[in-house]
Amino acid sequence: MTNVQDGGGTAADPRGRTGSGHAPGHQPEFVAYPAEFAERYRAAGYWRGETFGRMLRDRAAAHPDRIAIVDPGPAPDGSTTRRWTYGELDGRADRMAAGLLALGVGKGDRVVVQLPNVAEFFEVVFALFRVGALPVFALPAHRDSEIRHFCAFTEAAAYVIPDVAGGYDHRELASRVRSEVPTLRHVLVAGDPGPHTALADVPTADAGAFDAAYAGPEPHELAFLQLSGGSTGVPKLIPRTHDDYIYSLRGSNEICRVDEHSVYLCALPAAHNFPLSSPGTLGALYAGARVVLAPRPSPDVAFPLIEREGVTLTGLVPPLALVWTEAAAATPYDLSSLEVLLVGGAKFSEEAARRVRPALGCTLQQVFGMAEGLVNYTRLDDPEEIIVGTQGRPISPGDEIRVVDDEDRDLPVGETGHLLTRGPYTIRGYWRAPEHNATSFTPDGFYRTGDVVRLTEDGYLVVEGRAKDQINRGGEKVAAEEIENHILAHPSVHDAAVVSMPDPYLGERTCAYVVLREGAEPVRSAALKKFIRGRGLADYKVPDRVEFTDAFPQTGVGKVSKKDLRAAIAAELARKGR
Ligand code: OOB
Repeated sequence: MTNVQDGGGTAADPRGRTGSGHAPGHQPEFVAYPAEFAERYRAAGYWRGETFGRMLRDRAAAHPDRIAIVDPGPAPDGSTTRRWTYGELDGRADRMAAGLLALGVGKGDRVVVQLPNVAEFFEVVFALFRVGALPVFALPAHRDSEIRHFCAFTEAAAYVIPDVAGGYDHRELASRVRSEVPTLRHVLVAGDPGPHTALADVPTADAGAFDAAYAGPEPHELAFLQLSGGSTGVPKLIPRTHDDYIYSLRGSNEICRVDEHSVYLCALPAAHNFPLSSPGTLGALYAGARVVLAPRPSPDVAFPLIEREGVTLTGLVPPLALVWTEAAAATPYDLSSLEVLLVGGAKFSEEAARRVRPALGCTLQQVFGMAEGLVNYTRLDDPEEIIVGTQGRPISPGDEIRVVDDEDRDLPVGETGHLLTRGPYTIRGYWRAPEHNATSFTPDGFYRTGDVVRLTEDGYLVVEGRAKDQINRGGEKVAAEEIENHILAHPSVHDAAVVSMPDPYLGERTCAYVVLREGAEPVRSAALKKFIRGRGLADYKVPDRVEFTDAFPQTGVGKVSKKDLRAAIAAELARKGR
């Protein structure tokens, strides 16, 4: 394999730094873009040799006093609001970067970041970008089993958390994980640190020392690891470079018309790829715009912020978009500044899509994206039928789209098949996952999205279904195998199969079919859910429903027929009128 690189750096790093702590050649970490493609993407002007560290420095130099981040804090009356200018964010990122280096966190090191929507998220992430350490973006909902895996698998040097978020004490989780993962040298806490280190104690006063000592990563090197929604036992990690991700921001900004006058409300968890980059908080910062952080996405929190801060665009998953359209009718808040509502992460029904403009008075933009890369948008000036009836078209002329049958043969336009894609911001392989890469990518580098789509004559994609073993619970992805493994850990369980069931609000929920061991202690559904929750995993992954059965239906080749199980639970729900 010629295109496999080691660590956050490359073998040919001009300054001779390695910093990842790995002997060269020890383990393939990520599959780089083949040289001919990299050249093509540079020649086309997609990759412009920018890095996140320099991007923020440039914006801060151009307009130091413009507001970059608004964090409303916990007080609903606005009294705890923090407003950081570009100059302030830049300075903070420098001081934090210098502090991280002083702690021994440097280039190529992995740092699991699990922060809610707070200003510190950006201070930490830009500091990590600057030193070339790789943030691993955990979601606030993740618990012991996910965090332990991220820290152990990435051999993380540090883990960054809030003290308490959503009533959950992350410091205790961090203590448990720290005792289990020997590489984890630092736990940094936004707020009261308890037994760990306060984030506020990390920055060093002399930011200039950092600048002089460190030139930062190269544009073609890794910027961070994003999580895959996945369909396997444990989430896979997605390595994104500065060049490719920044191109996706620039492309998104152009399509969503984000400029320095825009105000982006980050209502979804900031670490997720959608609010991070489509066009998201990073797109907004790239444009010199303003980012407003919502601690929760519900209308009671978000609507007052839209009025007070003059929010112009935001992104939501379909269930929240439904809640917003309903709440807008009776709200006392003035939402007239809102120009664009992006909806994605899961299929938005045409019926719901039609309600957005009349209810919220803004343009709907459907987004069909994936953390692995490819992002499709409907365009702001598209006819209504395209906006409500498709999931958009790719950002870039460099995005290659194939719709194929089960044997990878291209299908005629209009036929439904598997979506494969390759392009200037789509990864060529997961991080440290050669076995998965052999099946998730074609030999010529197309990513198998697992989505079943149809291409229209005008080049728009309509998502028709999914071939991957995953449940899309209103935008939150649940890998069936991961949950099946948790269920199988129960001593009374012989076999388990997790499938989706239709749900009017979330689109899909999870249903676990379970076969108990012969002669085993009987278990009830509630007890099994409690057992699964007790294993320490994100709440949204606990099955919504458990069905006990004697045996699973089989396919022709003797595998569990999930199709039959999905049909069975859908029929059962329909029979009960739910
Ligand atoms: C976004 O990213 P992920 O990585 O959490 O999930 C990607 C998967 C897609 O492969 C597809 O199965 C599903 O989520 N999906 C949609 C969709 N948008 C995403 N399915 C139907 N309709 C849509 N509009 O979810 C993500 C990343 C960037 C922007 C937006 C969403």
